[in-house]
Amino acid sequence: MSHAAEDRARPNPVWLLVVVVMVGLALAGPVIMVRDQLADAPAAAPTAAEGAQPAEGAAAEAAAAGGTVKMAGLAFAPEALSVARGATVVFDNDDTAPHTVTARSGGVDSGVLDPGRQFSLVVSDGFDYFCSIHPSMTGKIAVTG
Ligand SMILES: [Cu+2]
Repeated sequence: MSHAAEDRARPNPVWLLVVVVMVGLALAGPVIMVRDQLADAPAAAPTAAEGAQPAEGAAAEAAAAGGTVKMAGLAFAPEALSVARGATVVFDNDDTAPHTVTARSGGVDSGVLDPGRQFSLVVSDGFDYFCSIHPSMTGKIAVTG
């Protein structure tokens, strides 16, 4: 019928929607991402990331304003973290499985973090995130100040 021919002539609305959504996500990224050397993580680092004993000097200042989220036992810990605006958050994969830090609204994606790897980013806005490999792993970064 002529009905089918008409549909063909029109651009597919689904693709238009996909393009609009992708462009929107790209523009709306709430967080500036800084990939510190992803390579420097493996077992060698004697970090004081437990929070109780911050390291000295600049590292201590960064730890005070920012924070560390550990991945262990298929969970982010702490699941919710508040940091100062502009602070650095380190995501540390302490697990035996690879994980990602992927913002629900786009703008942040660590890519696959193998066990022992870290991902750092400077947070300018809060966001909810999950692991794209294990979607039941969820977390939240809130920004104060
Ligand atoms: Cu995971």
